[in-house]
Amino acid sequence: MIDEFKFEFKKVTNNNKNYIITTHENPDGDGIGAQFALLLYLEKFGKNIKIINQDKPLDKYRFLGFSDKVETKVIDSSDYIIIMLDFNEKKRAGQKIQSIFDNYKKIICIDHHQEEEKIADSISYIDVYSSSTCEIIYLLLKDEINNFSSTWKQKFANCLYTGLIYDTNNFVNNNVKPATFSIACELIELGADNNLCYLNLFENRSLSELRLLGKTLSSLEEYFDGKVVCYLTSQKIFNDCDADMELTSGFSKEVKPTDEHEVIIYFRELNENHYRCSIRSKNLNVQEIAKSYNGGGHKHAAGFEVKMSLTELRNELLNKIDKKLKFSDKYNLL
Ligand SMILES: [Mn+2]
Repeated sequence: MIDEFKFEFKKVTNNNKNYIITTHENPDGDGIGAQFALLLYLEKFGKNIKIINQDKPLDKYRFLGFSDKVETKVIDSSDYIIIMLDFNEKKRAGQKIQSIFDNYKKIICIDHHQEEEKIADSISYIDVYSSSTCEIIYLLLKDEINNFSSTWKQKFANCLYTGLIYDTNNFVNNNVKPATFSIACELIELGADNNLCYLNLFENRSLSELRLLGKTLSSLEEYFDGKVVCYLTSQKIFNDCDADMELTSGFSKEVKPTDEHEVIIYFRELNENHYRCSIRSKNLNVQEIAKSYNGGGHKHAAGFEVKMSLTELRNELLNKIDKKLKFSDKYNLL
């Protein structure tokens, strides 16, 4: 199936000069890595490429070398092919850059999230069994890059390896398949520096991030005898640590769902009565819950933004979870 898409992809890229590559709002290592890898590839063929994202990449992706290519302002896109990476619903690009979708020549969508509905005038490759969008990008382009220089290959491989380890949490998530390791192996052979990518993504933490994490984790609260665990970075915590939202990008992964703590909810207070919420679960489909607030994600890790009070939001979520898992039959709410 990737071969069919490869054929379509080649046909479009052989015949068009201008590309906008975009990813979802609050871009992650997979989206960013896929964007930079595709940029490197298309530039080889003299294409005119703009990377337009609603939000700038986090500092930790600077080592890949292309952060300055990311623009956050929209342009007249009527003569451009738009390539959507790591998302498949236009609205997930973020409200501030929605107008890039007002006019375009065609859309190419490459993703591993469940597809909601087919986008008009698009060719798409969506594989929900793929660990990451970077894995798909590698399969799409691997036969095309043999003759490129080793320096080029190394940069390309670092971008894709970054996406792979971001979305698999360094190969421990259950989206890892034998193919994921094979691809990782091939990326290392191309020159990817696994240690460099790992250090930048998971270890290089500033003291303010560690302080912020400490205070955030102190907020842990349990419901239904610990089956549901919630934690919060409030505006007060941000102010106390003199830190901003950006530093919390990995915090939703700090507390993991287990058999004992099946659903983990992480709240970030954006403004008064305005929250970003990430939910992770062992078994429950939390994507459905996120969708009910116009959010998205994967089955066991999803998120959304909403304007309401924390108490109201928490109660709503506990109700939604209880409706599905019937915790109140067996456990005490508080
Ligand atoms: Mn992804």
